[in-house]
Amino acid sequence: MISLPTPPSRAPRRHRPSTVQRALTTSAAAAALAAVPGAPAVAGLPLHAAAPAVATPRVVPAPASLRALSGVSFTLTRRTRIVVRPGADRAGTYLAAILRRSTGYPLPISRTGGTAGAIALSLTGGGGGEAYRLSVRRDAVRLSSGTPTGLFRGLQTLRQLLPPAVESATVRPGPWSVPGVEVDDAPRFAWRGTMLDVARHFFTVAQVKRYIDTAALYKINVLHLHLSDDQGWRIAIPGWPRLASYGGSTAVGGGPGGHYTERDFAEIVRYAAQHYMTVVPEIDGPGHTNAALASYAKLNCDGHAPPLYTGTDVGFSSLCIGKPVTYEFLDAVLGRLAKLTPGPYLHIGGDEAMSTKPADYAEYLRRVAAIVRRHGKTLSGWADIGAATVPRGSIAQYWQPAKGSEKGTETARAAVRKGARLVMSPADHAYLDMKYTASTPLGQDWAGLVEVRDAYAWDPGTLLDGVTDKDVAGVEAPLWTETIVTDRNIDYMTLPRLPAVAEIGWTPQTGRSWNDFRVRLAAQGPRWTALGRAFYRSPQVPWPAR
Ligand code: TNX
Repeated sequence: MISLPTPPSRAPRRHRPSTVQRALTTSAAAAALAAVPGAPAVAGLPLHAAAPAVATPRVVPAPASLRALSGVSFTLTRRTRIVVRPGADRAGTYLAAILRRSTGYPLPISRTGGTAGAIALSLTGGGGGEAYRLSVRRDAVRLSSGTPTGLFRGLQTLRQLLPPAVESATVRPGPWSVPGVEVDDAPRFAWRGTMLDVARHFFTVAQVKRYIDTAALYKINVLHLHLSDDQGWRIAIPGWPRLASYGGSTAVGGGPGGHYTERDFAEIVRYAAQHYMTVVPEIDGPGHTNAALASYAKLNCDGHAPPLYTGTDVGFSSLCIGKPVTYEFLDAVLGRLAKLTPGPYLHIGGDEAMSTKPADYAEYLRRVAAIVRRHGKTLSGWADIGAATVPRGSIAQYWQPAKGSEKGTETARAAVRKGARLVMSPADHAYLDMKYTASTPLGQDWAGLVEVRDAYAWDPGTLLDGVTDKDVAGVEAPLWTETIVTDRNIDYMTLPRLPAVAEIGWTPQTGRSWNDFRVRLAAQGPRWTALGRAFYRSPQVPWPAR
């Protein structure tokens, strides 16, 4: 554990009662209920059948529709094949890699042959986008989708239907049974993101990949990388070498920092794409820019470079709005990132510009929006941008606590009026760096304490007055890393809250309830252990005995 100076407090800590639980109304909820021990069996089937040899389906995020087939299961054996129809090869390879590792079975992939006894993956209809259908019967597992993305999402459901030991990196004994189900699934929101702050502390390519692995299991599809801040600049930019070599040379607490070369960054983008995740790179400005200002004296209005900064204050730095070199710098940086990033978005930050005059902030936004457009990308920024230029179709990321930040809510509404859609990251629900309880050793508490239930029990479509589902692109859980240094630190703060936010983004609101979620979440614990993930054993969750 590291010890840090107490970060500046932004708002008094509030303990809020959790949102009222919603009624279980969908087939998803009903199926999940049937999965709870002691709940009635599926209609028409005997209540006291032989003791089930397979686990009940406990999937996170809850599928839009899941029907458990009582008494039915598929068992993976040494002879099981993976049959891939045209276009499903990648999905087959991905699944085989996971299953071979822990089962030790050969699991050959074949493009021909029938589905009997097989896991069959096909790209046949099943709707567009990320929708998929999964049928587990005694004779076969059949997964289909209109897209490879949907197949990949469906494979995450299949993983969670297998015993937790399937996630083990070494061969385990089995048996490998999958409960019979009919799943018909599609996400509520298109943007289901997580942000990793690689600026306050640097995380290597291997660490980012490990984070992608965790997030992919919960159908997260956006990886937002916070690449620059006061404490560090993390990406090499041609023509501006000191940004990375000097601006990237330290971190909060004075550690060695680090940065990504273009190859490193390309490798992250490639790995994310393999997991059907879009990378959204963020270069924060005009505030949160001390690392850049320290690297180049000419970026400062007075021509003097400040020293590198390793503390945790915010709001003290600003780019020089009136200098042409500021926009040469932004053009070089955003132009490079536009080239390196296949996704449509460039995130320009824009938060907490407390050292920039409002008129200067507006001028900055106008200029930066033009640069983003010139490089063919869509602008994304923290919702503070609502006070300035927001091109139609932009993404504004709401970050302030849901309650008690009228100004933040108003700028978010202004962004919507200007034609942006919101990504919802309310700090008192979605911030993965908030402490769970007063005694959580890591994290901050300026937005309050965020237990698992607080992370789960909110609805992005009703959280802010005047903002409804159609204004919302989705949700994102940011992990700021002032106090986060190691993989274990990352695991502890993200698990179990990232799956909670992932379910908010995926599952229809009518299919969600805290009491149902906590039971399904509990079933993830042994999976995390098998995956080598440390997690917070929240007392709100009925974890199985160790
Ligand atoms: C606020 S939220 C910030 C970050 C900090 C974070 C810590 C936002 C857009 N800015 O600079 O890291 O709080 O919780």
